[in-house]
Amino acid sequence: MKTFVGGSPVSAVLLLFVCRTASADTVLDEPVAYESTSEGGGLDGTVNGILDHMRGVLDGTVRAVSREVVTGMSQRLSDAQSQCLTQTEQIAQLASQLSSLQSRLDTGLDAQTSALAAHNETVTEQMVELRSTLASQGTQLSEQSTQLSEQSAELARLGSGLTEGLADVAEGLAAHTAQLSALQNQLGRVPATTLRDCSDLPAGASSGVHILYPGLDRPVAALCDLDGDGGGWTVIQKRDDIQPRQNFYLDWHHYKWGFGELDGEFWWGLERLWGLTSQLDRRYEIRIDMEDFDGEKRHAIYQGFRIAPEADNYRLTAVNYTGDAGDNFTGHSGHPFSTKDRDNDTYGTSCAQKFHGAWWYTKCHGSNLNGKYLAGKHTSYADGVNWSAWRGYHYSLKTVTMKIRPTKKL
Ligand SMILES: [Ca+2]
Repeated sequence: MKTFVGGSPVSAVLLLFVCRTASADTVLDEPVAYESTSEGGGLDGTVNGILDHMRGVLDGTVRAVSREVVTGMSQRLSDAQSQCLTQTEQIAQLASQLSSLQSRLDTGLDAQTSALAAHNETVTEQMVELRSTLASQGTQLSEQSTQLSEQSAELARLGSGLTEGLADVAEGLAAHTAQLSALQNQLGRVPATTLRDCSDLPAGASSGVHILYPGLDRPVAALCDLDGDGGGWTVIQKRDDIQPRQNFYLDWHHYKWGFGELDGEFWWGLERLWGLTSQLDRRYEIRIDMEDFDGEKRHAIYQGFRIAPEADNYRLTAVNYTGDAGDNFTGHSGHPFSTKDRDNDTYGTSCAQKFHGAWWYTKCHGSNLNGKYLAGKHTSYADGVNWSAWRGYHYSLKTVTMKIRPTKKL
């Protein structure tokens, strides 16, 4: 780090040596010898004497002048030497000062360099730490942002679900209120727990919609026929030539719980049929009333009617036929129910799909009262509202009513 080479003490010593050498070379104190060039006397001798004298004078003069010159030059040399020494000493002092300064500077620089290096190191560490912290915080922020986004979506979903749920609850409450209201009307006449089917309604009750408890948890609205054939009928299915036309080509879920309008076309529901007909203290009959487009009416009655639970696919029991329509139901007895999405029949493919209905199909049917409403004669085979024993497989009936009633109350 010491870069002041030109100002080193060595340079000052060299300069002093040069000064001394120069002064030694210029000292002239050796005497000069002059020789006489002639001998004799007379004029010549006088002349010679004069010449000698003059030489002597000249020599003396020369010597004196020489001494003065030499003395002067020596003095000047001495002065120069003195100056040179003085300057040399000054230079040496300056060099020394420079060296000292250099040393202090170096020390200072070293200290500052060390301090800077230490500072740099600290700053670098802090920077690294800061970067790490920033990166960590960035990650945390990103995660929190994601969580917030997810929570926001979840909240929105919950809010939406809550709104829908509240709407459902409100709807359910309204339905329950209506049912309770209807029930209250009946309470004065009959205890609710005994009102299992329409036959439990008191004498004087009107045909129409009533609230029943068909062996299920929930009350159910039902269409009661209290006039025809002795009354007490609970209607479980109805087809009619009315608009808008009810679609009967529906799935298992719909046939399980029922569909349609009680004052129009409807299917009451297999679960309810099972609920009623599985009661240990009651036996049921079923009556099927039919009418064609010529106004002709026929009926079929089965004095033993029962439906198995869903675990047994609502298997049918229908026995003891009487009537004038012909028996197209006993053949289905002992068979499970099939819909377009539940093939429980004994046919290779789906009878429900092939004949566009839902029934206790075998392989496939003698009756198809949930078939397509084809309104009279049709060219297609057996896919209408058919009762084959009466109008065959190419005639779709105008009206059908299926209704049940207890034959025994134990
Ligand atoms: Ca099948």
